[in-house]
Amino acid sequence: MRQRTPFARPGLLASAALALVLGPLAVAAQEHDSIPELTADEYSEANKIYFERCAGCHGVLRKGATGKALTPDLTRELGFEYLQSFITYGSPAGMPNWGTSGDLTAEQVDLMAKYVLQDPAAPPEFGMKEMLETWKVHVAPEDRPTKQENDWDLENLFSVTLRDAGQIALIDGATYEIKAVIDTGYAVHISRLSASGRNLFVIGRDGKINMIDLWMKEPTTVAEIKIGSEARSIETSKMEGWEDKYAIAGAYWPPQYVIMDGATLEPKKIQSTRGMTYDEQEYHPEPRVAAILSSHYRPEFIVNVKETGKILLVDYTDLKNLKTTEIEAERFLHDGGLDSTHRYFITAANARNKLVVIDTKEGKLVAVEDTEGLTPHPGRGANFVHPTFGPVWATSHLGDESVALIGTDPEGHPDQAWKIVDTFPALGGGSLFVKTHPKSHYLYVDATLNPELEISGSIAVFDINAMKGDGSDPEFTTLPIAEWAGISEGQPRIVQGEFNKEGTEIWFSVWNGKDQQSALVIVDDKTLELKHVLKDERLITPTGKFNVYNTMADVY
Ligand code: DHE
Repeated sequence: MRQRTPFARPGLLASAALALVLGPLAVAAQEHDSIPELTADEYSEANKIYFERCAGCHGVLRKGATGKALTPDLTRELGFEYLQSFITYGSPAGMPNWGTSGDLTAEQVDLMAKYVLQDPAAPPEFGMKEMLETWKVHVAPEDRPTKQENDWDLENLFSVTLRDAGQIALIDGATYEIKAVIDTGYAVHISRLSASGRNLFVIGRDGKINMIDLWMKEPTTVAEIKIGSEARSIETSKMEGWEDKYAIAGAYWPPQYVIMDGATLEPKKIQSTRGMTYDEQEYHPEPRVAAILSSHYRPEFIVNVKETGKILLVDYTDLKNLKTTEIEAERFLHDGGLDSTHRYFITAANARNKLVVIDTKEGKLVAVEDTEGLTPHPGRGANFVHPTFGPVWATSHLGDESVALIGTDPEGHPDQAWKIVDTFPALGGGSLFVKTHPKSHYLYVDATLNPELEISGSIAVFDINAMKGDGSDPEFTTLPIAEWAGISEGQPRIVQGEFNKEGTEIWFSVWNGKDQQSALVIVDDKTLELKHVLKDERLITPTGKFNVYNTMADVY
């Protein structure tokens, strides 16, 4: 087995660019005799910092997931000074060095050390009443176009997250022209397309969804809703006969998912994910909804429930008599994608270093495999045909430099199916996403959160044809994307490659601080040479990019 070599990630989630603002959540300060007191103002400031910086990893109720549990029984045991030092210097296991990085002042570090000694604050629930209060249909379905009214090449359009601007940019895949910039929720997370490719759904970390009709002369938001106070995932029904019928969104807080009408976003059914963990069978009050995918084999949504380690297959054919298959998977489920046949769903249980495989046709667990790396983080992963192992799916890791390949061909390569067939090093730890395309013979791996400027600013490219599978590490070419972008200020981090529709070019985000210059860099997949640098004052903190065709058809 490969030796795990965690890398120190002092910069992890520490830059201003990574700050997460969820908006003020109404919570009250607690009173205790034995712990340092906080004034109402201090508590409110600490609360805001916690939700901006800490909740994503430690959970709103501080029960831990990617980060450690911070419940008062544990923090009071550790004591103020230990916590203060930990927050200041971070740890090699991934805790950012909030103090020495300058992201928090010494006073703020003290405040946070005191804050985590208090009882966790539980923000309010968000049910049907609250959702309906935020639901708006700006253009009714009957008033929308009956055919495409613009001359855009919609299938080669990219929806680009402008994270800290709370916007997305719609960019033409051939001319690189920014066709529109549209206001969305706060710290936008992902975009997904309806099965027809007509409707674009964008979700913000604040739980706000924008539905954008790409057929309009000037595509704009036709419906919106807020589904909670913290969210990450959105998807639409893709099963034949159910295209564009429903949308589903998952919330981190409250822990729940909601199925909505696919044309208006009217909330139809809210389901809480609170319940027992799959293994210890203990109650968990905050099982957050991570990735959601749509099955191509059954009219079902595949819902990852992070803290209970359960994957739910939610049948959307009869919402009144809702049928859900609950699969025991592994804990701290995060992101994942489909194999090239779209039958199998492969997802990371990141804090347990595992990949879980589900057969979406049979509705069953197929395998749980150790990736031999630390904290797998695949995005939707990358499918390609390995010269030795046949069809495989790849993930990189947040916690070390390794890339792991899992065999995905139970018919043609039964010996390799659902086993980790190879692992090899890429540029360094802190990787978030891998990417290839059916027409490409390259595998691209980023190292976005690596503390080294040179590493986080580059991409590793492996020639798939040259992969031997004999235990030797494949060589890779390093593309100096940040250097190509010509950006010298800040620490521009390269994140998430995304192909154009034809699979001839791959786009990378050069993600810098909010007040610094960012860019998109487009690379020619044939020559691995720079094709274009897109800089524009509207491109504020670009991160995720979603090509309409590839996202709609699940090509990755
Ligand atoms: Fe993401 C996908 C959660 C931080 C960019 N991110 C996802 C998904 C989840 C998730 C659950 C899968 C959605 C799906 O498929 O339905 N992300 C989280 C977090 O909890 C985390 C770690 C911390 C947080 O507080 O949010 C986090 N993510 C980030 C970032 O800091 C990134 C790099 C920049 C940003 O824009 O915020 C980021 N996440 C992305 C992107 C995807 C994503 C680009 C979609 C990848 C894809 O190809 O589908």
